[in-house]
Amino acid sequence: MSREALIVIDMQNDFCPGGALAVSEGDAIVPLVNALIEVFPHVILTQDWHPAGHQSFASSHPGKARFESVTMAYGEQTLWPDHCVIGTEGAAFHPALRWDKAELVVRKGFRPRIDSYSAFFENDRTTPTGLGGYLRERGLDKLTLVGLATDYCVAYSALDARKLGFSVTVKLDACRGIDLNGSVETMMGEMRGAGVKVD
Ligand code: VGL
Ligand code: ZN
Repeated sequence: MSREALIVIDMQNDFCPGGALAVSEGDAIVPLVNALIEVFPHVILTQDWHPAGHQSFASSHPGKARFESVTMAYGEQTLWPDHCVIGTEGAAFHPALRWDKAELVVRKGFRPRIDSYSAFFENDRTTPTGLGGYLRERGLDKLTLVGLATDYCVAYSALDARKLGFSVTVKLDACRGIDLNGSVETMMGEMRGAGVKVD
């Protein structure tokens, strides 16, 4: 039985050009992601999924601008434009994404007061999404991560996956980054240091 799974992170309209938190060239990776979906034996998708008024939105903090940060109960949190609001077109997968092959869709960030970059733990670093247990129970322990954004949801997911003992590869040509204050460079270093294969 194959132990390999492809985890496609947040391939949603709001992270693509024209979306609320557009990642430069975010849509350019769709053909490559689809080609990987085609060949991997198991495919899991994540979906950023925030209620309106989520505390990670700058609009929920009067006087604060997007990309500034605030201190939340769990520590520092960057503030984002309203994005991936539950049920909206922005939260939907990119229309060309071959999502039909996914065996599981993990939604994250639905608790109003906690953001969740990682597919495994929310930003308090302790609330699990359940993905770790799911993969363990199914014997899937060789993970390949692709999607958006390299320096946030992909990187945090890769780091948590290593912490949980999974073997992790990030395929960079099938990722794109937000790059706030050199965050792509920083997170690439963190991933390599944690034993993530950055390919
Ligand atoms: C993401 C910021 C806020 C991501 C999600 O998918 O990388 N970044 N929400
Ligand atoms: Zn988000």
